[in-house]
Amino acid sequence: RDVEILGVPMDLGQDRRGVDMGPSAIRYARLRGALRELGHRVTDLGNVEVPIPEVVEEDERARHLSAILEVCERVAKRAAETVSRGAFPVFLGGDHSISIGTVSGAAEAGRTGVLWVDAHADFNTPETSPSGNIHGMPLAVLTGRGHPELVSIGGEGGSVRPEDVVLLGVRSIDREERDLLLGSGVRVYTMKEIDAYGAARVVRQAISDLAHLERVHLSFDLDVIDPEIAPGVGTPVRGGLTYREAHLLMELLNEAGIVTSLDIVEVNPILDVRNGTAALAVEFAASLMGRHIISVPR
Ligand code: DIR
Ligand code: MN
Ligand code: MN
Ligand code: MN
Repeated sequence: RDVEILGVPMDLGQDRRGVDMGPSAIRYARLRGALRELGHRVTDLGNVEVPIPEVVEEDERARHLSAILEVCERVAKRAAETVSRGAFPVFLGGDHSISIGTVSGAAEAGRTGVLWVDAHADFNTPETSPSGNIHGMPLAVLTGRGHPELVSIGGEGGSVRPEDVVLLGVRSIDREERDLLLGSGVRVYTMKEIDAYGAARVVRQAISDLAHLERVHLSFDLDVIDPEIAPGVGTPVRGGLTYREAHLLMELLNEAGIVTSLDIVEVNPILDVRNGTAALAVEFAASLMGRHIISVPR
């Protein structure tokens, strides 16, 4: 496939510094080489310009709103260009607020499903958010809820339909966020389901939930992985996916062939140990894009 990499060094959506270095960390872990080895033609488009928090205005209920809005509009435009070329975009965050742009742009190619893999639900609005951090809001925005200016990036009603969205790996939801999520129509598989039924069964169910769609965006927040193996994230939560569970997720997605665009977000090399979290991110991306333990002819 033709793969286009776009970095979005955004750290305005949350309060830990360092996630703006995510794109560098993931490139340093040799993402491009790993995808080329699999036979893909890979172009790195560089980074989208993002202002630093020191020069940006604050906003209490939706922190750094206007700057994030501007960046996401830019990202949406670049994302739409990539999908219109028929290429597979890989977006490197940055915090998860970038996905307001990436998903909105990718969805310009037509009705698009979303598989949101995250320790958190990212389903807050300025009204429900305890932090005011926009990285806790993108999935709500994309389904048409939240700050009207953010929602408007995807056009009226949001970029995707809640019934086309599956949330996987969650284990931390705020109270009012939960009420909003439960009423939304988004399908949710928490870590409890993964523990109870096993990752294979839950992932296969998620794939069949999205099977009616021609396009599926995978938004992969590295904090879904257990922080014991992926410490380089801003908001670690115990009890995440194991190394093999995450690989299995990617391997089953590759087998199903449903994913058409990808985010890798929330990698924070400052909090990491020897860039290990970015290295994991590259491994998982390679699994998604076709790396097998043994190539068994299918
Ligand atoms: C929390 C944390 N739910 C918030 N969210 C995070 O601030 O809205 N999302 N960490 O990735
Ligand atoms: Mn997230
Ligand atoms: Mn998260
Ligand atoms: Mn986040």
